Amino acid sequence: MLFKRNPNGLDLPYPSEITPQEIYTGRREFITRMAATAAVGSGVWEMANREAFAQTAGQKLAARANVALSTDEKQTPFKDAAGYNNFYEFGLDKSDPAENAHTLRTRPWTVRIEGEVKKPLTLDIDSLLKLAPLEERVYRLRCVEGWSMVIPWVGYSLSNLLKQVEPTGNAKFVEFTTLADPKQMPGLRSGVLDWPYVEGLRIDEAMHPLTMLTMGMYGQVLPNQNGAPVRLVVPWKYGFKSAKSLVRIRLLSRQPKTAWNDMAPREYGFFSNVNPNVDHPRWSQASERRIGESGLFAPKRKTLMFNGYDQVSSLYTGLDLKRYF
Ligand SMILES: Nc1nc2c(c(=O)[nH]1)N[C@H]1C(S)=C(S)[C@@H](COP(=O)(O)O)O[C@H]1N2
Ligand SMILES: [Mo]
Repeated sequence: MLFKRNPNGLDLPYPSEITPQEIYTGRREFITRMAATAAVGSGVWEMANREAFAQTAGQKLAARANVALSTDEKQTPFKDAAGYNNFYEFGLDKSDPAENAHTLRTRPWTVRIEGEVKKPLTLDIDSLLKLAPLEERVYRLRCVEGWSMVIPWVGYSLSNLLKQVEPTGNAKFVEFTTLADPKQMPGLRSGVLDWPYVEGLRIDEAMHPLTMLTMGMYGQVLPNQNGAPVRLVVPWKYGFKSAKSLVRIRLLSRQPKTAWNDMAPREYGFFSNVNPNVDHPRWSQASERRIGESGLFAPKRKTLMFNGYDQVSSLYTGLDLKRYF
């Protein structure tokens, strides 16, 4: 069982402003929500898992719902979102991160923000949690492999952080570097990627309100396998742009080298916008399987341009998205 095997975070401190009373009431709310979800037919297993999850009271991350930026589609069960992962630093199989990521030490943790900025900053995770009001946003996540999930993330727009460091006029791109510590990450022994895992965005993409700096999901601190203690979530791009366990954010005048693009440039472009009209060289991107709805007869869904986030289309006016995939 996920929770017994993966005690990550149970020993973590949590934001000191959360009082025992809030924890108690928060937990009550959570259990109510959990019971409602379970009632929709997820069965006993999920119920048991969510019960264990709800009891990790210190892990609660209170956030106000940002309904305007959220999809109302059915949320992926927590056990799938936290049990079916890509986090190659902890292994290549979908179940590897949940099994192995307990070795990740998420505190103390700092993120350095530097480069083309007037005020470089090093922030610890508690400062990041307090930098802006935490919001819950339910986003679709579409992996380039052809599956998707619907996940309630907790965090805020990355723009809150970028504004604080005051980008210079030369800042045109943002590079995101994630932890690469062989002592904590057994997957680094594999040569699939050139570690550390690095991703990048154009500055206007990074400043877009949908782009999220994320510390939690499902009302709780992120499980290690989902990129604790802080990750990026960019919902209109393939999942690999949403880099996990960030340690450095660097503003640059030039486009950064990124891990997947570097490994296979013909397969993974810098932009990586979800686009049903541009196939991966080895498979179609026209449709997707929603994780948690598996079963033999669950129909595939049509993949939507920009993963359905049409509000970003103006960022790409005049850009040939077949060429700049
Ligand atoms: N550091 C790091 N970040 C990563 C990855 C990774 O292997 N390492 N995988 C990416 C891929 S391919 C996807 S689909 C998403 C998956 O996020 P999730 O497991 O929280 O659903 O994380 C992305 N971020
Ligand atoms: Mo992915």
